Amino acid sequence: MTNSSSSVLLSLDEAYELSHAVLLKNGMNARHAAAVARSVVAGQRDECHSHGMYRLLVCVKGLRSGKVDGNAEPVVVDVSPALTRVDARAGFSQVAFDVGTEHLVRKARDVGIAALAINNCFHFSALWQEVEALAGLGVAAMAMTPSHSCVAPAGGSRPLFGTNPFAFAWPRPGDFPFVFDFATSVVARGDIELARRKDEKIPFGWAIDNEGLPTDDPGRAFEGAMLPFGSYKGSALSVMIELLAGPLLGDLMSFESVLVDAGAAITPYHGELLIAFGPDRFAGADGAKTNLQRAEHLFDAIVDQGARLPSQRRFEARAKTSREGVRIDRVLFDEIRAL
Ligand code: NDP
Ligand code: PYC
Repeated sequence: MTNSSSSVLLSLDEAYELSHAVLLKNGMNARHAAAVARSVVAGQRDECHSHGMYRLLVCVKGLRSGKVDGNAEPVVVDVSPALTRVDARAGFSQVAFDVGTEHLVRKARDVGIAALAINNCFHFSALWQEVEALAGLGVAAMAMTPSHSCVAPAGGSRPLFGTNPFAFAWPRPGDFPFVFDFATSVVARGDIELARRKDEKIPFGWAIDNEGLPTDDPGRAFEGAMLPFGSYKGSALSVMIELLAGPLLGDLMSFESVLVDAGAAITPYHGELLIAFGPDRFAGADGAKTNLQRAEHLFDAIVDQGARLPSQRRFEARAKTSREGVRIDRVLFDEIRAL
């Protein structure tokens, strides 16, 4: 650990040990603490600060509220040859995902396309973590989840949708799959929370105040509403996610998650949908190999014209922090230690 007045430098092991200890201390069992600590440290490691160790503050708030069950034992239901359901039983989503992964991948390989429905989970993680892991197991995958209402539909002015992320990964030869992962709002809510913590302005275009006027004040943005990305296009994608990861799964939409929260201001509570595709089943083992190779031409053609692939920044950050460690804002570090 190396300190300065404004930040603290931790090795990845130190970051994990601190996160793990905080979660154990606040009543989580070892399995959940390990999965959640891995998740927040991965966010910090890849410099996705809105879903890094800062999330420990909200995790602990959820545990202390008594609403999140840090000892929940997820229940797996083998619904059909292509569908697995995992009931997270009011625990965080990470363990439920871990438990469901093996089923999802096996079924995608067997059937060609398979889904994993996670129900009744508290969900805060960045979805790239999940789809990247799935692509590492040789399947293409997508993931989506609602959150708490804080985004107005395009043309509206009141919070209705969550920031509803959507992620996709495609397996590639080499170390890194193709991965993108974005909120369907202009930015993740976590970025506005981080700006508010630092007393910084946000760019106009991210949110409106409670009179429907553009604002650069994070506090006013939370009194008003965030905006969807790409106007009516992002708005429509957000509706799709509310429906597929909500009523389709028999779980809550973002406006219902807020009602369950009832002012506690903890992690959203709802479901998540993951879909995986087994390339071998679509094209046969040899065909899949050729087809995945053909896909490389697309990636080459993107980077050949100077554009970058999504996740490239993240993978570069990962290489850097794996060598040098992660830097954490001193105020945040002290808050985490205090927990
Ligand atoms: P960003 O807008 O930061 O990034 C979205 C994607 O676009 C990333 O894959 C990013 O790759 C890529 N990208 C960014 N710039 C470029 C570029 N110039 N060229 C090509 N690709 C680019 O993400 P968001 O703020 O929308 O979301 C942040 C995170 O918040 C996500 O991981 C999401 O899962 C999470 N989230 C989770 C929620 C939950 O309920 N669990 C709710 C909402 C968000 P790179 O990372 O390499 O920059
Ligand atoms: O940053 O928008 C967000 C978010 C919501 C739930 C988890 N992250």
